[in-house]
Amino acid sequence: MANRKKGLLGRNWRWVLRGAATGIIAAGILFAVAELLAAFFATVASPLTSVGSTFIDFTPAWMKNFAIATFGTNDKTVLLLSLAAGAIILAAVAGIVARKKFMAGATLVVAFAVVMGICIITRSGASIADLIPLLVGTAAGLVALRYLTPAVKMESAPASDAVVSPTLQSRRTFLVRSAVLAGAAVVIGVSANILSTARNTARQVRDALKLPAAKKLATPLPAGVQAPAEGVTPFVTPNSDFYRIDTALIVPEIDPSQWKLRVHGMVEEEFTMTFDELLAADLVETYLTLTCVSNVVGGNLAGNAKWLGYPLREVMARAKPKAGADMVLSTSSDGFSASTPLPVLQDGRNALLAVGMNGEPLPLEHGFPVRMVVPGLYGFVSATKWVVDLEVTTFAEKAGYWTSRGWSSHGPIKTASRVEVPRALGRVPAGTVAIGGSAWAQQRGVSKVEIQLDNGPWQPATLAAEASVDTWRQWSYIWNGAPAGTHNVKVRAYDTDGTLQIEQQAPPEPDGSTGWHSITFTVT
Ligand SMILES: Nc1nc2c(c(=O)[nH]1)N[C@H]1C(S)=C(S)[C@@H](COP(=O)(O)O)O[C@H]1N2
Ligand SMILES: [Mo]
Repeated sequence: MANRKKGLLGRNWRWVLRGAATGIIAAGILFAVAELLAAFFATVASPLTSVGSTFIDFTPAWMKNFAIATFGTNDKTVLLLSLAAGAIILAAVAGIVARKKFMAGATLVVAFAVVMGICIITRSGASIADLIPLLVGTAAGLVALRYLTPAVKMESAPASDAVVSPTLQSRRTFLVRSAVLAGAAVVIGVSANILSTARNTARQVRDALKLPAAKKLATPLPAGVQAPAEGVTPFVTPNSDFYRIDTALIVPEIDPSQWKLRVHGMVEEEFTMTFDELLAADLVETYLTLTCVSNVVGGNLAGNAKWLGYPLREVMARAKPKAGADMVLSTSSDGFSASTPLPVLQDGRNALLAVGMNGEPLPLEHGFPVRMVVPGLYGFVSATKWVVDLEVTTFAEKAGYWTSRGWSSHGPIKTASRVEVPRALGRVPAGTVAIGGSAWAQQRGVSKVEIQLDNGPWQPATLAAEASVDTWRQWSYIWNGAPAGTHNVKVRAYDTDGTLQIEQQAPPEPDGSTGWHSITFTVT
């Protein structure tokens, strides 16, 4: 009796496991076939890309903040893994249901496909044809599901101790069939990957591209921009270390020969610009520190680079905005958008359509072939990567990506400063302790930095040389005879108007964090 119970339980478990395996393999076939075909369509035709991107767009701001704060630039890997886990669970459920009642399982698969289809068709630039890979993939997935699901329901088999058990025979069949299909899914999936890489020329074109020299070179960096405290961030951030923030699950791969910038809206003259036209124009070079609105006090979502590009002022002069316009909505090939005040793109500052970053074409993940960079504004309202469209409009009429998700419509950068050395909770040897860090107030410039040791009086730090009001400025303080024990250092900066950095602690949302940064370290 006990034996028999155990046998039944074992059979049930096998039944559930086979159902789950069936669903997962069928999903593998569905995605592999769809992705293979998608290589021949626009990026949005890939169900994985479009579902993931839609998921990002619907991620509430607090969750995005949490992801950036917790996983940093790995937030997308975490997202992909959670989506994969979700997909595996749903696929397993569909497979188990199909064992019980095939039509019910198949209906579930179709329902999931409909949701994915909605994700695809609602992406920017999607057309009906982009649904073809998903349709064919779903058909293949359903065939796989049918092929692995036994026609006779298992539980209707006599639960007797029959010598020739039907499960024994179907077990071999099941194993062979699932091995064949799983193998096919892997082969098709790998081919899809190879094919989509081969069909994407952006990387090769970028690596071979020689950018023209600037008509107007950047002012050379003065000596002493780097503070003498060892361990302070490099003044110019290497491209490979530059922070990356965007909503793109898959980095857009744009062939520059296909790239066009459309300038339209409330303008006298609408026009489009090609990449060659852009390169032939009078390019300028400038050092500029980009900052993300999501940066927390003391955070590292800021980077400084030498940018090469065409002044947006010239683009606006050609377009001739009409009276009443007060905003330019820049849109990326992946649908992200930013609202930048029109006057900022017309005044003397170096707001650029950038093509180069630190002497190279833009890295793909930083917006190749063309992005915007605008001094004085957080990236979410200015620094559109993979930019393809500039619409002159009004703040009353249109809103950018993050503005319609609860963030501000305007984003001037707030004065900020941070301690970089010693490291928070770090240990340093007794004697002379070098303290240092960076401060920024783009467009206004940093005029003074002060530190407070162990809640003592505020004292001036030594400022490193200033490259420009648009770049961060380093500072240092040499503490001689620091006694052993735990110490605290707090920093605050003033801009050139003499305005002190805001003391009150505020989170990034909706328009940038505030508060003075402080860290604790131990002298041994
Ligand atoms: N297309 C696109 N451009 C974008 C974003 C984005 O999500 N998509 N994020 C913006 C934000 S919030 C910031 S802070 C900067 C970051 O630029 P980086 O990744 O080159 O550092 O890009 C801006 N441009
Ligand atoms: Mo940002």
